[in-house]
Order: sequence, then C-alpha cells, then structure tokens
Amino acid sequence: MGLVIVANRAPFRLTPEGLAPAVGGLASALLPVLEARGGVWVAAREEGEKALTLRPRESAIRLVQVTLPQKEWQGFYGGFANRILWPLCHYFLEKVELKRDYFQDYVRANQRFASKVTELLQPEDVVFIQDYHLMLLPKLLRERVPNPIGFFFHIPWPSSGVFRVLPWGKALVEGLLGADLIGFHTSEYAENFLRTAAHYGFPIEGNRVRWGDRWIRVEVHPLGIDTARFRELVRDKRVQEHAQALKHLAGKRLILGVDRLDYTKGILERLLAYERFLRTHPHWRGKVTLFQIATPTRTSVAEYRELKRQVDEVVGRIMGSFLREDWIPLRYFYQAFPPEELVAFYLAADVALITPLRDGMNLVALEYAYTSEEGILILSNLAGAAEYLREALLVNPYDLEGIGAALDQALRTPKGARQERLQALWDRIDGLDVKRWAEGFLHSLAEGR
Ligand code: GDG
Repeated sequence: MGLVIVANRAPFRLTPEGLAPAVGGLASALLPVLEARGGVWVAAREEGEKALTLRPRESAIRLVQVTLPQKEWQGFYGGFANRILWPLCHYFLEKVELKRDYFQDYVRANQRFASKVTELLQPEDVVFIQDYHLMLLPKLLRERVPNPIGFFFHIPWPSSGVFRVLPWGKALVEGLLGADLIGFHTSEYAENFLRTAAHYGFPIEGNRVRWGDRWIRVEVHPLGIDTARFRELVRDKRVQEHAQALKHLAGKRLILGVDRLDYTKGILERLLAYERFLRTHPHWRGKVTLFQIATPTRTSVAEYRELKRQVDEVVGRIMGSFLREDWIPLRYFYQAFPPEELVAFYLAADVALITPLRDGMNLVALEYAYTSEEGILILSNLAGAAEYLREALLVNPYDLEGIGAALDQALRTPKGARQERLQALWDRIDGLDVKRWAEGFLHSLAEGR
C-alpha cells in the first residue's frame, strides 16, 4: 500500500550546497518514515519560488508540489495559518486577525491540494495529512475518493471556548471529520477537540464522533524523535569533539535554549527570567552562561520581526548589565545549525531551559533529554511533552521567578540524581520513537476500516 503524505511544506530546503532536510518538527518526524516506506510527499509551492526536484538517488521519495499564486499563498499561509490558526491554537487571542479574505484563500489553497492529491492517488494508497494548514482537505478528499484518510494535528487544540472565537469553526471541524482517524499529541488536545465537535452538534461516543452514517475516531499518538539517528550522532567522534570545544568556549556551567524564534516559544520571557535570576542569585554570576539558539522563522510576518527586535533589546541589556572581562553571561545565535552541531550543543549543556508558553509537543526537549549524558531538563508545563517527560523539572513558563528557582535547583542537583532522572527519561523517549508513532498511527488507521 502506498503512502501519500500531504503537508504544507516540503521536507527539504534549498541550500547553496543543494537539498538539505528542512528544519522543524514535521520534517524531522516524517522524513525517516517516508524514506523507509517509499511514497509521495505533496507540499505547497509559492508561485515564483524555485521548484524542488529530487533525483532518485537523492531520496526514495517522490515530491509533488502544488503551486499557489502569490496572493493566495499570502492569505492562506501568511494570513489564515500564521495570523489566525497559529495564535488561536496557542491561546494568543490578541494576535488573531480575523479577516474573511484569509479564509477565502485558505479554502482555495485546500481545494488546490484536493485536486492534486485526487489526481495522483492510486486505489490502494493511504493518505496521511499533516497539520493546521490543511484542515479542510480531509472533507474535500472524502467527497472525491474512498481511500483511508488520516489527519494529524501537530499543535495544541485549544479549549472549545477559545476555538469558538473562529467564525469558521464549524467548517474547520467538518473539514477534519472527512478523515477516518484524527490524531493529537496529548489527551488534553483530543478531549478539547471532542468537546468542540460536540458543541457544533456532532454526537460523541467515547473517542468517536458521528457524522451521518460515518464514525470518526479521535486518538492520542504522541510524536517522538528518531532515536536511532540521535544515538548515532551522540557516538560520532566529531560531535563529541565539537561538544568539548563548546564546553571549553563556555568555560562555565552551560545553560541551553533552542527554539524557532516564535512568540509561542517563550524566548523573551526566558531571557527576562535569566536576567532576573542573575540579579536575584548573584552567587551564580561568573559561573553560568546561557547559550540561546533562535532559528529564524516566518520572517515575512511583522509580528515575528517585532519579536526579534524585542529579543535583540533584552540580549543587549543583559550584556550591558552583566558582561565582565572574564565572563560572558549570554551567547545568542540567530541562526540554524546542522544537526551534528545541534547535538554537540545538547551534549555540552549542563541544563536545557525549554520554556514555551504553549507547544503542541516540543521535540527539542526530547532530543536534549535523549542525548544528554548528565544534564538536566527544565521544561514548561504548558508543552505537550510535559505530559510524558515527568522526570524533567517542570515549570510555569509565565512565572519568571519560578524559572529562576528551577535554574538554581537544576544547577545544584548532584550528578547521581541528574542521571537517575535522565535514565527514566531515556526509557520514556525510547517508547516515543518516531517510527513507532507513524506505524502506530497508520496501523490504527488501517485497523479501523
Ligand atoms: C511543531 C509544533 C511539535 C531547531 N533548530 C534547529 C533545528 N531544530 C529542529 C529541532 C526539532 C525541530 O527543529 C523543532 O521541533 P519542535 O517540536 O521543538 O517545534 P516546532 O518547529 O514548533 O514544531 C511542535 C512539532 O511540530 C512536531 O509535531 O512538537 O509543538 O509547534 O527537531 O531539532 N534543527 C537543526 N538546526 C537548528 O538550528 N538542524
């Protein structure tokens, strides 16, 4: 049976050296699975953007792009996805810009995807649709083809009271109900979805929603990481050497943050918490240093440029207040690193400070806990991952003093206790392996029919 993955973005990006895997949770999760099974990946392409062509020897997968006219792309992606669904699902209501034009473009883009997928679909194929960009696609496809359709929602499904702020809420829920199986990272999101569907009048029985004579299943499938690949990277001599070099460069206890530069990730709040920590815990001055990697993202959206400006300002202020001849309190990297270098950062860090204000799952937390040998993970209790990584030090990401207290606690935790926590986390993360996630979801999709 062939697998057709449909997602907004392709799992590759163009670099001066050629094609490289895209940065982000989705590509990290699905590329290994599709490469192992073979199949088609369908993704959008903004008109004018260079088409991506995969040579057979570069990959076992076939890439098909759906070209969207520029204006439509702006409304669909820049508008409906990034200015409406993303902030709403992460509970940033004040950032939601409800514009009808955005919804029109979202409908058109989803229709183009539907035509393309219908065109290439073989009778035996299974369709696996990804994320909030394509919420109308399951229904559009269900009207045209009988194939099994799975849908996975990678970001939080908010409480039904928040979701109902959307004037198009019912249409979006109906769009999803074209699928046979809808997956979420956590039970909280699945329950929120069921309540939302009930609000719009759909009968619910257990974890199933009825629409006419169809029953649609809602399940929890927490996404994990490619554990084998990370084990390999940790054993790589060059990665270990690089980690040593980073430790040397830091010269102090190394605290690490890694995120896309997105307001949901709580980078600004984390920097403010660190600034406050240095003020209120003066004995740690000169003994710790924070490395913050902020990967550029959605730079065409004004909101993100404004966030960058605010982050730059706080970075400057921390340096201005605390920098000493013999101590650099903060190193801020506004760039993306290759995976080997990222893992070297993980290995070098004594503490990872992962404090999103909301996050569907947060794979960085899993990657750090899995690769670290004696570090400690401080994790936001508002990230999906917190439902699974119980041995992390959980914090409220809005509570700046609480973050400082957790930092102090983490830095004081003896090696034995840190390793005990890690050991438990490794077992949990082994259980969340990405291949198991995809296979588990696809198995359930096949079984349910
Ligand atoms: C969405 C949801 C959900 C980051 N910087 C670099 C880099 N990364 C990689 C990390 C990780 C991925 O990007 C980020 O994944 P997250 O899960 O942390 O966050 P989102 O991108 O927001 O992903 C999220 C996810 O989808 C999956 O469902 O968990 O909640 O928001 O794999 O390693 N990779 C490289 N260089 C970097 O500088 N190579």
